[in-house]
Amino acid sequence: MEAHRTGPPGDRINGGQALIRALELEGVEVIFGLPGGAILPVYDPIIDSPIRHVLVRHEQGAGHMAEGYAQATGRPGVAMVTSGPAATNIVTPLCDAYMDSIPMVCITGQVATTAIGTDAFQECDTVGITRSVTKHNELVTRAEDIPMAIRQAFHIATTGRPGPVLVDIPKDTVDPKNPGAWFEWYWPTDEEVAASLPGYRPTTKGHPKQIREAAEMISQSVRPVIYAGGGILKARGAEALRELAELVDIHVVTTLMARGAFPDDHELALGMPGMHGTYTAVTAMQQADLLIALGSRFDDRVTGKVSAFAPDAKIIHVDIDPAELGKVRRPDVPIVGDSRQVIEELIKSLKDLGAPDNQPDRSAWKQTISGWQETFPLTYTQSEPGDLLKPQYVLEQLRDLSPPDTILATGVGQHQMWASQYWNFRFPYTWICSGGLGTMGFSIPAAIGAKAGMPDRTVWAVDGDGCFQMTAQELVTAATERIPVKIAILNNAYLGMVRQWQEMFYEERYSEVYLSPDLPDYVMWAEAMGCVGIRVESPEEVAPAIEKANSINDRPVVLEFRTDASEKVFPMVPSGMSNDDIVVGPEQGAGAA
Ligand SMILES: Cc1ncc(C[n+]2csc(CCOP(=O)(O)OP(=O)(O)O)c2C)c(N)n1
Ligand SMILES: [Mg+2]
Repeated sequence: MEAHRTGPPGDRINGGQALIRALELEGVEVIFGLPGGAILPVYDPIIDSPIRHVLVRHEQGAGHMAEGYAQATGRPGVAMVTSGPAATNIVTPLCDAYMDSIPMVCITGQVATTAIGTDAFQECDTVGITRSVTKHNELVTRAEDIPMAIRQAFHIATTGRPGPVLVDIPKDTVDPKNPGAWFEWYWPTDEEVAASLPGYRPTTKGHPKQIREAAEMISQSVRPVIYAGGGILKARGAEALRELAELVDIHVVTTLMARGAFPDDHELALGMPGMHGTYTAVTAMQQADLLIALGSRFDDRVTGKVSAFAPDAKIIHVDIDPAELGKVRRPDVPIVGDSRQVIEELIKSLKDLGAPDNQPDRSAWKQTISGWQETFPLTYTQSEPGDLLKPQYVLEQLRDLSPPDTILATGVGQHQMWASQYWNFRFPYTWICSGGLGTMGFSIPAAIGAKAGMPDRTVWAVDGDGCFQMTAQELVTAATERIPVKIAILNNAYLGMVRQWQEMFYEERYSEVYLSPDLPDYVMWAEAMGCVGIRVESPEEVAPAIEKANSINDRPVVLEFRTDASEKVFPMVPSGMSNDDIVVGPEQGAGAA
C-alpha cells in the first residue's frame, strides 16, 4: 500500500500509539470503554492523549453510551473493550446500532496473532460472532495496517446507511515490546481510503427520472401522507422535510425512530404511527392513496399485518439502502439516495410542476383527518386521591417542566411508548431510544453518552423498573465522571409491557412479570451510586420533584415514580392484526374503533 506520510521522517510508532493517534485524527473526543489483558497496550497511550476516556462498569454500557453519543451529536460514537467476555458483552449494543443505523466504531482487543485459534485465555471469534450485527468488521493482523483500518471504519460507519463497524486488534500488533509492532507512521488520504474499498460506493443522489415521477404522483394524489423514518435524521434532513411538507401541504407521521424530525406542534404533524401510534397517524396511513416513505423501512411495528397495510396506497420509497426497497412492500416509485438530497431535488421538481399551486383539492381528506384528531386524541383518566400515579401524568409534567430542547432517552416497554406519545418533540436529535432491537437497559447508558456529547443540554432518561435493573450500574460511571443525567423510573412493579400482553391476550394469566415496588429500594440504590434519589408517590409531589431534579447539575438524579400497574398503552394494534383493527382506550369505548 502506498502510504501518505504525515509524521516527520523516521516517526516510528507502535500499534497502540498508532491506534490512539488515529482516533485523535478522526476527531474523536470521547471513548467509552473498559480495559483488560488483550487491550492493555492500547490503554497506556490513552494517558497521554487529549481524548477523554469514560470508564464504564459493564461493556454493554460502553456500547449504548457510544450509541447515545452518536444519536445526540450526529458524530460516530466510539467504544473500546478487551477480548473474549468483553467482546461478547458488547454484542447487544452492536446489534442495536445495526438495527437502528447508528454510526459507531468499536475497538476490541484480541489474543496475539500467534495464539488465535488455540482457545487461548479470553479468546473468542469476535469477527465471526459480530459479523451479522456490524456493517463491517475486520481483524487487523499487522500493526502498520491500523491507521488504514481505523480510517476505513470511520468512513464506513458514517457514510451511506450508517452503522456499527468493529476493528479487532490482536495484542501483539499493539505491544511495544514486540519489535514487529513498530512501524513508520503514515495517515492514509481520503483517496487512498476510497481506493481501498472498491466495492463500497453508496448512492446518495436520487435518479432524476424517478424523482420527477414521484413529483407527478404527489401532484395527483388526494389522500397523501408523508411517512418519515429515522433516515431523515441520519441525513440531517429535518429542515428539508418541513419545507417539502409545507410546500405541498401534506401531513407527516414520524416513526419511533423519527420522533423530532418534524415538530409535533406543527399543524401537519400526525405523531407516531404503528402498534402504539396515534389513531390518526395509523388510520391516515391506512386510508391514504399515496405514502411518501422517506428513510423509513416498513417495519412490522408500523405496518401491522403487511397484506392489509394501506391497501389503496401507491408507494414512493426513498432510502439510501437499496436493500430496503421492496423488502416488505413493493414501491411504485423506488428512489435510492440520501433522503435529504432526494427531498431537495423533489422540492425543485414539484416547483417545476407548479407547486404549491398545482396541488389538487384535498379539503375532504383534511377534514377527515381533523375529525379523527378530535374524536381520538391521546387520553387517560387522572388517578383518584390516594391511588398510584398515572404514568401519562408524570410524563406530561416532565415534558412541561423541562427545557424544550431536553434530550430524552428511554428504555423499552410501556414507559417508552408513553414517552414517545406524550412528549412534545420540537427539535431533531432530542429523542434517543432503541427501536429495532428493543433493548431493555438502553436508556441509562444512552443518556450518559448523550450528555457526554451535549454537556450543556438537559438529558432525561425515562426508564422502567425492569429496565433500570439491567444497566443501573452505569450511574456509578455517571457519578464518577460527573455526567449529571436525570432518570425518571416509572415504577409499576412489573415488566409492564409483558403484563399488558398477558392481560389482553392470555386471559390475565400473569406469568413471571411481577417485580415488587419496594425491592430493590430505588432511592437507597441511587444514593449508593452517588446520585440524588427521590421517591414520588402522589400527584402534588410530581412537579416539585421534577423541578428539584432539573435544578441539580453536579450529580445524577434518580426520581422514582410509583405508577399504576393496571394502566395500559393505547391505542394498540394487536400483534399480527391489521391496522384497521386498532384498539383505543376505555375512555374512547375500549375496543376496535
Ligand atoms: C433485553 C430484553 N429482554 C426482554 C425484553 C422483553 N420485554 C419488552 S418490554 C419488557 C418489560 C419492561 O419492563 P419495565 O422496564 O419495567 O417497563 P414497563 O413496560 O413496565 O414500562 C420486556 C421484558 C426486551 N425488550 N429486552
Ligand atoms: Mg415496569
